[in-house]
Amino acid sequence: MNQSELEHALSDLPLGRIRYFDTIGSTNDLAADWDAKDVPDLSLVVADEQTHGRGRAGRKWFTPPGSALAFSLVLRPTEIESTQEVSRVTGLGALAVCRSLEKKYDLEPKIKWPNDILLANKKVCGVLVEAHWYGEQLVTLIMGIGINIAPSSVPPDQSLNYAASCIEAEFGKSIDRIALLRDILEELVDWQKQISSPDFISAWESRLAFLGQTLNITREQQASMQAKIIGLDQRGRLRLRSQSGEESVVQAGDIQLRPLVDSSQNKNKLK
Ligand code: BT5
Repeated sequence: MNQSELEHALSDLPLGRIRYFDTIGSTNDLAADWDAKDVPDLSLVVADEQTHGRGRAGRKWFTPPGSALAFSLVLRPTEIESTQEVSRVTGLGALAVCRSLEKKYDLEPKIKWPNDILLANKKVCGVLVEAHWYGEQLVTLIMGIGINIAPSSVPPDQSLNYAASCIEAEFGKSIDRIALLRDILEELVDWQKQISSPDFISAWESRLAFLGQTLNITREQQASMQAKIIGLDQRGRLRLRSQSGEESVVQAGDIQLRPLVDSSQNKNKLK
């Protein structure tokens, strides 16, 4: 992967600037720096390796060289006018990755709400959306996506909070990273136009992992509970039903969803 290969492969997409790095701390950080410099909507930062890739709540994201996709997009919220819509942007990233994996690779990805993509119940991708405000006004969203492509991108078990895999292991053949990136960006641009529509929510909801299943749910500073996942509401919040039949919704926050019985045969990896 290099700058000119990327520019060539993405030339027909309506992107802003494109920057490639062999190695970088975090693509989200560079995109945020760019943001301050007023780069256009849909500017893209791609790195082969991240030395300080991050997940939510300060967790680490592992991106060793030559084996993964790590990229960030600068999104200027035009359609996304309210904070209500912001939570959908994580869904937008997840949906774009799912659609790409379904269409060309015949895989069946699932979205572990709010931001993980699973194949065969193992995490292959994470989405991290960071909002930048100017006073009360939302100025930019940085959408970072990390995808494990080759086996060497999968972190060692002891560093994981959920079993992980990579696309090549599940697909059974090698994957062209740039072609996959192109497909994802194309889906993203298409679905972004529909982000306020019920169709977008339906497409996202139909790919939810554990839909209709009762799970152990742990939320920040709250005791864990068992509840059934019953879908998404129109704001993209997760709808739950407790064992006593009470319904509630969860905003994107730090939440952990865990099957009661793990069927992935990776139970030891689920911490
Ligand atoms: C995420 O956070 O899953 C969001 C990851 C976003 C990464 C992208 S890469 C491009 C952009 N630049 C960045 O710096 N970040 C974004 P979270 O749900 O908090 O999951 C983090 C947890 O996933 C860690 O604590 C590990 O347990 C696990 N993990 C770390 N690296 C992994 C990997 N490569 N594959 C699977 N799991 C991983």
